Amino acid sequence: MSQDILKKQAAEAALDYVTGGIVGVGTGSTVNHFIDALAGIKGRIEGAVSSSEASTERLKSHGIPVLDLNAVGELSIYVDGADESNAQLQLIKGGGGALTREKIVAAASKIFVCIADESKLVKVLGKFPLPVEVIPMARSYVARELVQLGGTPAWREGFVTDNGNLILDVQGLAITEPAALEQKINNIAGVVTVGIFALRPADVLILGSQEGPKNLK
Ligand code: ABF
Repeated sequence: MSQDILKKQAAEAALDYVTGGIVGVGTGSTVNHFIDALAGIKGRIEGAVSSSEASTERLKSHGIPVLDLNAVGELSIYVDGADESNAQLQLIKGGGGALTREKIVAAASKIFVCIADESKLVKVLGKFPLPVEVIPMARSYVARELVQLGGTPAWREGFVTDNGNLILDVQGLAITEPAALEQKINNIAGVVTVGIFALRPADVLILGSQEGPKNLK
């Protein structure tokens, strides 16, 4: 089975966790499969809160109402992909650049279900370059601070986030203490969001595999 089929398998398995109410929806190619599957049960949900313009468009194209997070209470579930996960379901996210909205929607949701193909499960986070969203004027300053932490940041040139900010992708970090590093990077002036999701990890990780979907909790 191709990687894309494994993503689809994980995305479809996530429907088992959708019990109604308002669904938080992430971003990326795995989530695109989830949105397509969600369309099949759209009568059972009130609508969705989206983490990106791209997902909003896809949800709307299926006739799924997209609601403003400020207009709703706690979301019953958030479904999103990841770039890496460890066995504790701590994640690196933000390869698609939507990390800030993703972190907000994850925080506002009762259950976070992460969907991915099995290649995303790693022992130690950090092989995937860690995305950090920064306010434009702080780009060089934040990059120097990240070097102090042992990383090698690269500016994702030509890319602007949905919030009008920039992304630094940081190579060379072996993230053995994800929650501590998340707090440390969050505290650098000018950082909007770091792509470590450890303070609020996923509650469930569904991995598409050759043997069928595997659920880690
Ligand atoms: C988002 O999409 C991210 O936070 C992550 O960067 C990415 C995963 O991409 P894909 O599902 O396309 O592999 O969820």
